[in-house]
Amino acid sequence: MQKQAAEIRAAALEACAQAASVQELNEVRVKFLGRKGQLTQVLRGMGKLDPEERPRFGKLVNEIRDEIEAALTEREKELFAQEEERRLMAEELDISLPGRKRVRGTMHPVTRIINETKGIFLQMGYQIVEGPEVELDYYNFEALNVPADHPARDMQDTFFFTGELLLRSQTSPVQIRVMEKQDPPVRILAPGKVYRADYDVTHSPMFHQIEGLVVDKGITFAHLKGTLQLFAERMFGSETKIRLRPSYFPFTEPSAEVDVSCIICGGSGCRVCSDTGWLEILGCGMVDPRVLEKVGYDPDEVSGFAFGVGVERLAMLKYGINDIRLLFENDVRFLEQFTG
Ligand code: 2NL
Repeated sequence: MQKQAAEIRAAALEACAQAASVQELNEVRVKFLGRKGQLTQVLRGMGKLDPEERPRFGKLVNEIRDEIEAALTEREKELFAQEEERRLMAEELDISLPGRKRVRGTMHPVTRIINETKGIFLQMGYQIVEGPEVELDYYNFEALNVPADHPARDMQDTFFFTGELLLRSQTSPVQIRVMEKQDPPVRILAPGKVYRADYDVTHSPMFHQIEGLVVDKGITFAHLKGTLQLFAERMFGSETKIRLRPSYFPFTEPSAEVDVSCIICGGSGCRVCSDTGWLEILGCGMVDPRVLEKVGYDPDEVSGFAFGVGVERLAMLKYGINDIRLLFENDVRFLEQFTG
């Protein structure tokens, strides 16, 4: 039986050395040391020995078991290392291959103008406010002193859902809502999408507008003019001049259209400004006392100014874009020109 044990030992150690994978090694473990393994069988047959021989034989088998166990562990380490090595070789990186270039997005010109404008007015202490795009006729027209028979209220100009509900045609309703909730002083900027039934190279049915409103004691036309001068300089450069022409809006009195000195020729006259030297950029005025009354303010106590800018128009002027549709098609060849 001792000879048999010695043979099993030799066979096990040989099989261990020959095992070419962790799996094969496990099979070796089962074959020799498993519950029905060869060494276990030998141990079971110990009953046939003389009682005095049994302890010695038991000790021998245990030593063999320990030896095989150690050999298995050792071989397992080797195989793991080999397998790891093989895996790493297969994964080897070819660092001479040029990297794949990431395509970077750019800020949409409309978003850029909005962000720039927000920045300019935030510096002046304005709060940015937003509100619903689906509005009540009251907030879009009635509260702004737009009469029932005004052409803007025509179905041809404004998108109505019902007689009461419409897509806002300007962001002024947001400002009316703020004034209803809050006492003066008010100093707010309302950017957002607005809708008008209009479509050609300079008009889109959805476009972006930014309105500003200041109401406080003692606000004058001079405050309005100074504010717009600062805005024009920050938006178009420190050399920019502004010019105000009398105009009319139902919600302001007096009202004005504002021009900036042409950002292409500086005022000497060119194709962009149709040789006038000026570009129209926004409408403005002193808030009509009737608008102040409607939100519960006392026009004898406070006064205010307001202005409204079309964002797409600003973008077209600032970046020399001649068709408004380019701003909505999102053609990457157009958009990728607006970097930095
Ligand atoms: C334009 C220019 C303008 C306003 C918007 C306004 C808002 C309130 C009260 C009074 Cl809450 N006015 N906004 C004022 C003047 C011009 O937008 O061309 N609009 C048709």
